[in-house]
Amino acid sequence: SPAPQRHLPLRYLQISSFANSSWMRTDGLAWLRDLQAYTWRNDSDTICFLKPWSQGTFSDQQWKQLQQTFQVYRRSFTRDIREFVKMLHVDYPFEIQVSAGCEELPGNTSESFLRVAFQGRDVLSFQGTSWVSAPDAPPWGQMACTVLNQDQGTRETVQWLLHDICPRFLRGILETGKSELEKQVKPEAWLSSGPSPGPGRLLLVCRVSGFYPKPVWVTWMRGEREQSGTQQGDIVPNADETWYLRVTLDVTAGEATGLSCRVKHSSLGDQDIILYWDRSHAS
Ligand code: J76
Repeated sequence: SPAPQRHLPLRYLQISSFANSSWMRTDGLAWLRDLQAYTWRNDSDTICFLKPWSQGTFSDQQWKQLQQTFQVYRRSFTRDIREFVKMLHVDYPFEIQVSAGCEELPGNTSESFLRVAFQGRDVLSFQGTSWVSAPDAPPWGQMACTVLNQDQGTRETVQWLLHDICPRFLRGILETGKSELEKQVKPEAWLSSGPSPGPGRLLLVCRVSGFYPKPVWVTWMRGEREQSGTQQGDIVPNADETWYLRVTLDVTAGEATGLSCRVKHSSLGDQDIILYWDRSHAS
C-alpha cells in the first residue's frame, strides 16, 4: 500500500532571468508540500496569498515586517548580481534560481536549506552560518562566497529567516491549513487499450486520476498475483490540485482476460478500486 507522507516542507522558489545589462525579472513562488500558497511576480510589490491560510498564525504586523525584509532582499539581490557580473566577468544572458525552505522533523526539530543555482546548476548554498560554494561550481563560485561572507548582517538575517522564522511560520500554516493539507480526494480509474506493442500483443492501460494526497499504489493483477511486467508512469498533476497516474501492461491477446487493475489510496480506506479487463476495452 502507498507510503504515507510525513513530510510537509515549506519551499520558496525564485527564478531570476538576466537578459542583458538592462533587462531582468524575478519571480517567486512558495509551496506547502505540493500546494502552491504564494506568488510574487516581478511586477508586484507585494507577495500574493493564494490560499485563505497563507498567512498562517502570523499577525498582520508580523507579516508586514517579513514582507519588508523580502522587498529589501529582492532589490538588493538584483543590485548584487549586477555587481557580481562585472566583478566575475560572467556573460549575459543567464538565469539564477534560488530555493529555500524548511521542514519539521520528528522530535520537535526542523531542517532548513538555501541553495542558489546558476544556469540550472548548483553554485552556492548557505550552511550553518555562512555561504559555501558547491563542489562542482565554476571557479568564481568560491569568490562569490568570500564576498558574500563579508556581510555579517546578511548572514545573521539569513540564519534568522532559515532557523527561526521559517519553522515558526511553517508551524502556523500547518494549523491554519490543516483541513486542506489533510484533505482526501478519491481517484477515478478506467481502462483502455494503448497502441499495440506488436503483432498479437495488447497494451492494457489503467488510468487513475483526481486523487489527493499523492501516494498511491496501482498495479495489474491476475487474481491475487501482482503482474511483474506492470509499467508505472510518472505521477503528474491535474490542474485542480489532484494527481494523475497511468499504469500499463504489455500482454499477448490471449492473456488479457482475467487481468485486473487494482488501486489503493488513503481516501478509499480498505475499499480498493478493482477494474477487470474485458473485450469491450480493446478498441
Ligand atoms: C533568500 C533569502 C536571502 C535573504 C537575505 C536577506 C538579507 C538582505 O536582504 N541582504 C541584502 C541587504 O543587506 C544590507 O542590509 C541588511 C539589513 O536589511 C544588513 O544590514 C546587511 O548587513 C546590509 O548589507 C544584501 O545586499 C544581500 O547581499 C542581498 C542578496 C543576497 C544574495 O542572495 N546574493 C547573491 C546570490 C547569489 C549573490 C551572488 C550569487 C551568486 C551568483 C552570481 C552570478 C553572477
